[in-house]
Amino acid sequence: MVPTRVETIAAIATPPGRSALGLIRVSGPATFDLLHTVFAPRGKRAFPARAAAFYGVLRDPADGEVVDQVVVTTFPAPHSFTGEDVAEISAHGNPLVLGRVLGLLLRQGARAAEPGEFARRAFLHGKLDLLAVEAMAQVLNATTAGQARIALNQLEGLPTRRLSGIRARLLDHHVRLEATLNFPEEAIDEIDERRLARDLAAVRADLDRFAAAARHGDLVAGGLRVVLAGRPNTGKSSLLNALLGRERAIVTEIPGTTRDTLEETLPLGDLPVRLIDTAGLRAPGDRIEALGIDRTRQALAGAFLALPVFDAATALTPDDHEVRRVLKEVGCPVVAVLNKSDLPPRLTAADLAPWPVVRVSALTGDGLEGLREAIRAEAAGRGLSHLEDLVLLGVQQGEALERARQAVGRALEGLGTIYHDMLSVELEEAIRALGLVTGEDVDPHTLDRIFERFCIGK
Ligand SMILES: Nc1nc2c(ncn2[C@@H]2O[C@H](COP(=O)(O)OP(=O)(O)O)[C@@H](O)[C@H]2O)c(=O)[nH]1
Ligand SMILES: [Mg+2]
Repeated sequence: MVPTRVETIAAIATPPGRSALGLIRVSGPATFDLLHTVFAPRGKRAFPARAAAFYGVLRDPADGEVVDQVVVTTFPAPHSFTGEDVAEISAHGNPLVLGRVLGLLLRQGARAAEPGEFARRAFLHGKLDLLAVEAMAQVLNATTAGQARIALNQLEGLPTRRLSGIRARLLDHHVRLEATLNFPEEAIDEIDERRLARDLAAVRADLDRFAAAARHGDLVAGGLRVVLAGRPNTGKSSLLNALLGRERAIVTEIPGTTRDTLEETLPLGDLPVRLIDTAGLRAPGDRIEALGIDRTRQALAGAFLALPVFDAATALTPDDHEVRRVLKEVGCPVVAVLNKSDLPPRLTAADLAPWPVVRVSALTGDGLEGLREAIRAEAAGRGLSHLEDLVLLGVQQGEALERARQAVGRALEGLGTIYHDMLSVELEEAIRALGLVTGEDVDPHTLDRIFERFCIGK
């Protein structure tokens, strides 16, 4: 096959708008030749013998006009983001200036980069695996500090090493199976089915743990949805305000004030929590309230934790019983909140059994720390407190991981009853699917879908 000529690409890597600096990225074999035609570094330093930064002017060779004063940072291959020769041009952060710099580079022979093309080249040159690519996408799009932390951890490569290790174990067994199948007359060791069963069971357990880490990563990255539910007037909105430390929701003594769900971020240490205030659950008084109550049910269905709020100064009402019924029906984890602890009690924790109960007063702030602790404990109990152990997967990666788990499961269950060639097919399927997660085995079409999510310049 004749190698296709690799083009040199260029793009503005910073967002449009005015800023102190703007960055233009160039990558490809002609990067430095191209820069030689337009860039004159100050002083006598050789350019670009090694990775270094050069201050100087960009000049259009057509008319000799200065386009900008810039700093050019050079990264000779293979020690660059893409693995190719790379230059990053720090120019003045004005779209007009950046546009002229890019235009100049394109006239000198560079091609405008497509979205994610730098990252794609990094992947093709083995600088990034697909889990790292996913991590990078999530670092760039992170909306919570927790998501950014998980993603940065993944960028360090531990999840990839975990998965590559599992894949290597499967490969080992696959090779042995194939050898005994293809060369039965050779003196190859018989397959030891007991050992194979033991190893496959260990692989399946590891894949289960990895899948759980990915599920948890998903949950934390999006923010843990904690839903305040309860009948009207128990103090849900007051509690939201008290936890946030500001008057976000409207509070009145008129039941049915909150008619829509309201969502706010509540940082709880490292854990990003989406705290959701809802319309009270009860027989609706009008159509708007009915819609609000519908939304409450929806919010509860996707909740990490429900906090039904009860008024400690009132005995349980029919609406309270309705709340208990709905929560039982939805089936999400529950910590009950006994609010208004500043008033004479008519309701105790025993009335709310079997739910764990936290006593608070949204009015005085009493018990709020205990409530925060209860949410943290719930997260810790479900394995969500160590962000370093979590994994972020793209949709295709998640599906591929599931296929691998199922193939290993079928191999394990079939051991002893199915033929070895069938066993070999299952292992091959698992190996291929895991290769799709790490990027060790992936087709160009899938790559297109992965990299098109990036912006131009990444
Ligand atoms: N004494 C007392 N009153 C409270 C407390 N929390 C809320 N309230 C009052 O209960 C009423 C209903 O509160 P609100 O937050 O709107 O309840 P929601 O309908 O559940 O959102 C308001 O008059 C609040 O001032 C509390 O801890 N103690
Ligand atoms: Mg309310």
